[in-house]
Parts: sequence; C-alpha cells; structure tokens
Amino acid sequence: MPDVLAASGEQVLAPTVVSQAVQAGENVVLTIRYATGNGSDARTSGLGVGVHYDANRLVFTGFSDVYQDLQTLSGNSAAALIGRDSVPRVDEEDRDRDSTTNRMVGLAWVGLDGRWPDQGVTLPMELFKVHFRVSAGAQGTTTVRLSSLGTANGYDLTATSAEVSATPSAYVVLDVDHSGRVDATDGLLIQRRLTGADLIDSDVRLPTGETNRSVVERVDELRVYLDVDRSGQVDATDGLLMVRRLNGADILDSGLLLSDPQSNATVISHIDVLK
Ligand SMILES: [Ca+2]
Ligand SMILES: [Ca+2]
Ligand SMILES: [Ca+2]
Repeated sequence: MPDVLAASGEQVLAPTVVSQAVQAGENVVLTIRYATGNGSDARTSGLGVGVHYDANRLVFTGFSDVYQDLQTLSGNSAAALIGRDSVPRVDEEDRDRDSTTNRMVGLAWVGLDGRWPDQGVTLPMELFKVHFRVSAGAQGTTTVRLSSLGTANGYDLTATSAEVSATPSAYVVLDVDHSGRVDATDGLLIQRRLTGADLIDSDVRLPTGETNRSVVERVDELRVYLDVDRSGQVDATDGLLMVRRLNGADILDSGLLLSDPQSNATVISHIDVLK
C-alpha cells in the first residue's frame, strides 16, 4: 500500500493497490484512502473528487463504502456527503490532464466549520470504493486518475493514480449471448450488429438474464477483436465471414475479395482463435 502521508496544506488520495491485472470482462474495485495535514488529524471544510477513466476499456458500475457523514459516529451533523454521481459524464474539463481518460464520475463532501471528516475518524481512512468492469475487448494497461473538484480552503490535492492491466478473457470471445458455447446464433447476433442494427435478437431465444441490450453491449466491446479479414475496419464483411464460419463452413470468402496477404485460411485462423 502506498504511503498516505500528507504535508501540511495537502489533501491526499491514494488507492490501496496502485497496479493490478484483471481479466477482460471481469470486475475490478479500487479502494481510495484519504489523509491530510502532515500525518496530523487535521479536519477541513470538505473535498470534491473526480474519478477519471477510459470508457473504451472500463465500464463504471458504481460506488460503494462511500464515507457518508458523521451523524452515526457522534450524533453531530457538521459534515455530509453532498454529491455522488451515478451516471458518468464526458470528461470535457479534463481536470486530470489525460486525454485517454474520457469519462469521469464525482463525489463531494462538505464539512461545516471545517469539521470534515468527523473527529471520530482516524486518518488515513478509507474514503470510498469505485467499481468497474473491464470491457470484454480490453487490451493493455489503462490508468484511473483522481482529480480535485474542489479542495478545502488553503489545501491542494495530491492524488496517486491506479493502473489496471487487462488480461485475456477467460470466456470464449465470440460467445456473445453467454450461452456457454460459440455457435451459429452468436454469428447471427454479431452479423446483425455489424450491419448497424440495434435490435438483434428479434427471432432469437436468449439465455435467461440476457437481453438485446446486454448482447449489443458485448458485441460493441468486442469490436477490437472482430476485424477478422484484417481490412483495417470492422464491418458487415467481417460479420458475414463469422456467420459462415460459425455455421460450419470451411470456405468463407466466396464472392469476397480479401486484402493481400489474407486468405481463406488466415481468416479461418483469425476466427477460430476467438471461439
Ligand atoms: Ca481526462
Ligand atoms: Ca453462444
Ligand atoms: Ca474487416
């Protein structure tokens, strides 16, 4: 765990784990700790925190264990949680000065008479947890950054970011309806989505718990994998090739012109590795 020791005049935030590896499609939780004032127990007028992330790799799924206020601790209501996003915003202001983090969610607390957090809390403290799902198609390492949406008077924020490395999914990639197997139904659903359709399950019986929306989201998250003819773009041709292969065909490219050096055999290998 990194040090959460603050110099005077600093509010400090740091994740308990600064770097972790998570399988694509799985959940990740970041626990954020807070301290202030050179290791002293200084109380302040509050804090606003922005959590910035790359929506191409992470899906925000909520906050938990958010430090609420002090009423339950001392019966004194001098501080409170005043803001808590449930829906991410586009990171237009880019307060974290990182263009790869294109979404943000915020939290804010205020302490009347400079009494935040409650005297009954020992610093450093766990301030909140933020939950994400790593996108099914995510690759590489992504950074979650923390910014100030407002610090206490006379204080600056010092924040440590967290790194999440996506590792290959434990699921077979093309099982977009999560039925447990890759088959012609997955091919049909993928093909429909890649032709631009929003409603893709019209005559398909999806497994319990799955919806048109969940399958659409999964196909969209997988796009990075789906350029199976390596043309440089993911489109209806890739959908046609996949639907042919998932229907059991060995000749996929009849009527299609593949770009050099691709061949029927290379397209089969690009699809089969995802099955
Ligand atoms: Ca940003
Ligand atoms: Ca399936
Ligand atoms: Ca393509």
